[in-house]
Amino acid sequence: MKIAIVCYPTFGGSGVVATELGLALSRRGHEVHFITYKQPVRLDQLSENIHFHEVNVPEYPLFHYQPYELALSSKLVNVVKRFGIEVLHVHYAIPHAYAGYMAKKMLEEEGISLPMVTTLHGTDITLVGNHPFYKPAVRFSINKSDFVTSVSENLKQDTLRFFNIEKEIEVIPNFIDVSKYQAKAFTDCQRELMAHNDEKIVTHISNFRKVKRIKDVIKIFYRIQKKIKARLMMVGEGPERKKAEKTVKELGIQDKVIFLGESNEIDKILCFSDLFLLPSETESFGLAALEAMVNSVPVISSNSGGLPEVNKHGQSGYLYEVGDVKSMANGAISILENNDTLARFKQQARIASERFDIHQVVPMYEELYQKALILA
Ligand code: GMT
Repeated sequence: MKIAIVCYPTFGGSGVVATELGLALSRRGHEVHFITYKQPVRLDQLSENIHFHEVNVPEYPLFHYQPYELALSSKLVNVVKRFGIEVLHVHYAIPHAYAGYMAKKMLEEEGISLPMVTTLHGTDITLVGNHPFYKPAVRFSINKSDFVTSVSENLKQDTLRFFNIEKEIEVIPNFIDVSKYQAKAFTDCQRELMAHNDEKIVTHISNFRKVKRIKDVIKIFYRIQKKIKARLMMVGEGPERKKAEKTVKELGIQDKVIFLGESNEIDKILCFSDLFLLPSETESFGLAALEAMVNSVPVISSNSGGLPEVNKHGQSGYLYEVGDVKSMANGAISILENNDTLARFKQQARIASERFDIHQVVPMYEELYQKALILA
C-alpha cells in the first residue's frame, strides 16, 4: 500500500508512535510518506520505501498566525497526486485531522478518493481538544474521518464522554519492538558513567509539561534517596524544567539529580535504569512507561488515564492516586531496597511489555487500511 502519515515530528509520544509505525510498515513492504514540518526525530533513515515531505509555511507579515493547516492540506493534495497515495493516516486530531479532511475534499473535486484514518493520542482530546475554542473543529474532524482509533480504552471512553461522536472508535494500543531489546550485559549499559556501583538509578522521561507533575517526580526521589543511595536522571525539555532545577537546589540534592535534556538515546539511558517514575496527572497511554518496561525497568506511576492498561500493579511496578508521593516513594523503596525484589520486578516489567509487541499491533493498522481501501 502507499500510505501517507501526518504527525508531529517532535519527541512527543504521538510523533514517536507515528514514526515507528511508518518504519514498521515500510519493513513490511509498504511505501510510506511522512508529511510534516520537520523530519521526525526518530526517522533516522530514508529509503525507497520511506519518504519525507516537508511542509513549508511561508512567512507573510499580514498574518499574525501563519496558516499551517492550509500549507499542510495543500502539501497533502500534491503528494497524494504525485505518488498515488492510497490511504492517509493522521496522528493527533489538531490540526491534522482537520487539514486531512480539507485535502480529502479538494481531491474529491478532482475525482480522487482518499480514505482517512485518524489516531487520537490523548492531549488532542483530554487537554487541548476539549477546550471550547477547538471543540467544534475537533468533533467535526473526528466524525468526518473514515476510521478513528485511540491508543487506549480509557482515551476512547474520554473521547465519547467529551465529544458527540458518531464514529466507531477502535482501540489500537501503542506498541514496542520487543525483539530489539535483548537482555544486555551490565557493562553494555555503561552504567558506571552515571552512578557508583552501590547507587540505584531512578529515571524520568517526559516533555516537562504541567501534566507530568515534575515536582512530584522530585518529591518522590527526595524520599527515596533518604533511604537508599540513588541518583535521578531527568530526561527531556519543557516549561517545567527551570522550576524543577530550582526545587532540586532548594532540597539540596543537586549532586544526585542529573538533567540530561532531550535525548535520542532513550534506550541507552533506560538500559542502566533501575526504576522509572511517571506520576502524571493523566496519560492516555504512557508510551514512556512502556519503553521503560521493555528495557526491564519497573514503573511507579499514577493510576490515572490509560496507565493502568499499561503498568500492572504489583507486576511491572506500582500505581497510586495522583499526587500521593508518599505511597509512590514507599512503593519505589520496596522495589529498590532488595536486589532480589528488584530483579523480580525487572523481569516482570519486561514480560508485561510483551503484550504490546509491534508484531501484534501493526497488523491491526494494516487491517484498517485494507478496510479503508475497500471504502475508496
Ligand atoms: O505526553 C505528552 O504530553 C505528549 C503526547 C503526544 O501527543 O505526543 O503524548 C500523548 O500521546 C502518547 C502516544 O500515544 C501517549 O503515550 C501519552 O500518554 C499521551 N500524553 C498524555 O495523554 C498526557
